[in-house]
Amino acid sequence: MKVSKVLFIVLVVLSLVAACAPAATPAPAQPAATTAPAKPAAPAGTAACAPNCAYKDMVMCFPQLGAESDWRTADTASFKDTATKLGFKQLVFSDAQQKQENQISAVRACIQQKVNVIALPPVVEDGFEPVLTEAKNAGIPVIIVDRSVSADKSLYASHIGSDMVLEGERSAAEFNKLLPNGGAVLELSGTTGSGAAVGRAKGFRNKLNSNIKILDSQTGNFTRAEAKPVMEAFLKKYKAGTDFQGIFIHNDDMGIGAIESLKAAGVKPGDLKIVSVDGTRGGFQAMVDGWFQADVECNPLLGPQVAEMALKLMNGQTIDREVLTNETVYYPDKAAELLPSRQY
Ligand code: GYE
Repeated sequence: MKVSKVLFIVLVVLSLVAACAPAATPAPAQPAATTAPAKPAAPAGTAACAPNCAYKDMVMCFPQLGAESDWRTADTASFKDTATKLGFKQLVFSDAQQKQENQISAVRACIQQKVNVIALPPVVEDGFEPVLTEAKNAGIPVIIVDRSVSADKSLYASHIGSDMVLEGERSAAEFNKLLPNGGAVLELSGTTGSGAAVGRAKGFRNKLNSNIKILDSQTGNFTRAEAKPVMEAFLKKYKAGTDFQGIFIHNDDMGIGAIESLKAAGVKPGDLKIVSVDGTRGGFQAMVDGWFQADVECNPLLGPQVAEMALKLMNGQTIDREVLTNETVYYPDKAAELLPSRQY
């Protein structure tokens, strides 16, 4: 056989073998074992300084909803003190004066400023979707603080605050003890549509004994000034002690306003059963004076916890989606003793 013929046969055999072999996959550029594992994309909101961001790098936006109550004043102070103590680069603070449109504009300004994180205490539950979407699209994480929002959970990183429904349930449990034979109560509720008022009203109805009737319910917008005329109107319409035996009041400031109206109408401490929410110094004083029979705690000192969560977000760490504050109920028997040490 000629050399050229042998070569021809070898080539034919080789090409047949190649044709029958499974399609060859291109060899990896490097052996698999030495390939660096793909880095997972950093969570939205991770700052450039991650994973070593410190408080001195933090620009936090805190568009406070207002200054309507002692609770709110303490909450604002908690954020401002935290920012100073921990040495934030900046706390962008604003006061929306209980107006949602002001709060939305403040959030938009913070998005423009490219803050690291927005801690938003929403004045009402509904209507924040558009601005939360804007923040999300800008890659700025939002921590919902204090009251809740109805927006989809995918639009914010976490919610930290009180369990408002539980506060309402605790208030109802107090009336069940105070009015064991039943009766009628009035309700002075908080800002209409706010997570605090909605939750407290719901919890109250969940647990109130069926022999206790809610005679009437009106909002006092969480302020002393607005609670006074509401209480006056109640007292013109219903006779204290006869038509109603108790009042459930959604916060201490409204409770203090209501007491002024009750005093002016000649109602005395102890004539009625009053349960309020917050546990401010004013509420404790009202227990010492004999007006409140119980004060359901709502803790406003959220600054340190929110700061910690914000830093984690900047560093690309995950945080809990829902953080509820641990709270209790206070009674007149300890009020005088505890009053001097109350922080708000
Ligand atoms: O109870 C009230 C304030 O949202 C929990 O708002 C807060 C409430 C608080 O005005 O005093």
